[in-house]
Amino acid sequence: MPENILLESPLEGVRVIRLNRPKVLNALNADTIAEINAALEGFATDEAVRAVILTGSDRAFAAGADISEMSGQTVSSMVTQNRFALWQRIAEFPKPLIAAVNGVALGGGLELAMTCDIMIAGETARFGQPEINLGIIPGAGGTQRLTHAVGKSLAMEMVLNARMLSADEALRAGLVSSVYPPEVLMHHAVLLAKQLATRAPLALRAAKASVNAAFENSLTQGLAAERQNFYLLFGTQDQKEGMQAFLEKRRANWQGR
Ligand code: DAK
Repeated sequence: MPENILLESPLEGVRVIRLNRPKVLNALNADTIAEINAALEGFATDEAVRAVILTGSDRAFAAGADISEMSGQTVSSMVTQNRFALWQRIAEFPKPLIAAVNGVALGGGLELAMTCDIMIAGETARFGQPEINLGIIPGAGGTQRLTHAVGKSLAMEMVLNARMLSADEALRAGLVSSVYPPEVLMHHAVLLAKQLATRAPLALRAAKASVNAAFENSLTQGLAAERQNFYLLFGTQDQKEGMQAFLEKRRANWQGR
């Protein structure tokens, strides 16, 4: 049984991973990251799971990596433990992953939220990469994903000068896609996940991989990846069913085949 996360099933096809270390504002220790990975590994192969929400508490999505665990680390312990591998596996989860952020998403907390596909927030959420205050820099994607999301100047202010963003600023900068009153954030996250859960599973997977390709490649390589995924979908039953259903003016019955 996981000790640092709670698993919830609010609706058919939808699962919630809730970070649950309230005493340390959901600081991310190695066990928490391992538990998130184990949960996602199960969800990835379970056909009944169609969309996943990652969230925290009202006060904190996550206040960063666990500083008490990290403080004694050395270059050699970091290299040998290679904890980045587990963070990378979260980014490779093939189904839609929504981050629902209330409270603070700082340091590794923001990096974790940015590995999700869609980030939505409560109005009082705050976002930052304050690692500079600890004499380090973001190490789990912050300098890269944040720069892609909000652009160079704002990313520089956040990473070099620990500038925090309000939910409204994060919305305007494109870091989050929607903002809601904190008390209804989860309701909207579940609604969004429910919509995603009704969509064609293989097309969703291809869509996610194709959008992610925009961050990893040149435009030419990204377009090639998109085209490859597009071609592949014409080998699925869902493509036949989706187009037949449109022509017959009925709702498609997706099989994920
Ligand atoms: N780690 C450990 N404990 C934390 C914590 C953290 N990141 N953040 C908060 N806490 C603990 C506090 O120590 C306090 O514990 P007690 O004193 O009650 O025992 C409790 O949570 C409540 O916090 P505060 O009393 O400070 O609460 P406030 O409301 O006054 O302030 C705050 C909230 C979020 C502004 C403040 O707690 C704060 O500044 N926290 C630290 C934020 C931060 O610097 N985060 C970045 C950490 S560096 C890696 C992957 C990722 C990373 C590194 C490596 N690998 C894959 C290897 C990422 C690094 C980081 O995230």
